[in-house]
Amino acid sequence: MKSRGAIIRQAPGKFEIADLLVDDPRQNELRVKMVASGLCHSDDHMTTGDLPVAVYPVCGGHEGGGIVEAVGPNTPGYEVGDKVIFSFLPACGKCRWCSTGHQNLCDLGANALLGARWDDPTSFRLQLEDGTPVGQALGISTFAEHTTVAVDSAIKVPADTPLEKACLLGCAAGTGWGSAVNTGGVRAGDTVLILGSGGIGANAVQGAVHAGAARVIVVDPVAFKRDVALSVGATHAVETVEEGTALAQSFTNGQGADVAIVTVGVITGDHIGQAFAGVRKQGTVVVTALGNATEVGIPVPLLELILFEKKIKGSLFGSSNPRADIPKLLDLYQAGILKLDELITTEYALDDINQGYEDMHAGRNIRGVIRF
Ligand code: CXF
Ligand code: ZN
Repeated sequence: MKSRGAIIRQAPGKFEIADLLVDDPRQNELRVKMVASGLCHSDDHMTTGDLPVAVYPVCGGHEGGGIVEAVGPNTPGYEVGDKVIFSFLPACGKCRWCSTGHQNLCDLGANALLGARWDDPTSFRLQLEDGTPVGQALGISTFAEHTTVAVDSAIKVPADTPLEKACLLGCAAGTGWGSAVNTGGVRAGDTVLILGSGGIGANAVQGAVHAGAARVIVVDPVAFKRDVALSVGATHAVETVEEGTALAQSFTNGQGADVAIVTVGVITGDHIGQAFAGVRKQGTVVVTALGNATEVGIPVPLLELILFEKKIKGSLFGSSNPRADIPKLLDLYQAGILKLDELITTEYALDDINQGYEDMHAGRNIRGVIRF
């Protein structure tokens, strides 16, 4: 069918709204009419080239939800009219990782930046009108009015789910909340230091609070973002990492935070070094943010790593299991425990996507959301 979506023709570049042809679903696929999609910084990393993909043009977007409008042949479990939230990481349910409770590391994820169908790598679910293949970001491309996806990427949710808010569960909420609860293993009474209070950081705050942290210290240079962090449970919000570290030390007899979570917009090794300096002996640094894919090296004093047994852990989708954790977080949202409405600063039309990213860069948004 004919549709429209935000594509990147080359990196560095900008989003451009293009007419698209969207494939009918094959077996184990769904075609979905999109309702809403969050503007995650990772899509911006695709436009800058920090996060290269295998095929350009690529249609962006990896955080969204919509309504099933066509189900592939012999594809049980889904019906036209079902609401789904996408998981930007497919979960096959069968590989070593899926079967041991690490769906975020499903082996299918290796194909997530390839753009083509992973079971038929020369075939693309999206095309330009002249037949040029269009890669799908993370196999889903939520910046399109309609998209066809593998069922492995779609989590069915109840009919009363407000997708215009719950779309955040596809990335920001699971990534941030899970960075604190799962990857960081925050425990009751902990002091947690969070660098960056965008869509991920504000959810990391909530995860830390839900896990029982006594102090949740957020560092962000933007006053508005600090205020939002405080409104969703941060106990302290400061402008600089030096202030944040000093506060963490003041609460811990000089030792430092139990867990530090790095969710800044564009990460460098230096951010990890700063977080590393902010945690106590055996403390954990959770690295969630993305930066340039070619960046290597983390400046940490080796002796401190070894003698203090500090830990640095990468975190992908907050070490969450999409099939279990998206419904769980939806339940917390519906119960009023997880705040999402408060994190959605502005809604945009698809055609205004570049304005949305401008607002993100200017610090005007926690999360911008496209409403289709
Ligand atoms: C990212 C992880 C790397 C691929 C794009 C999505 N996660 C969250 O935004
Ligand atoms: Zn994301």
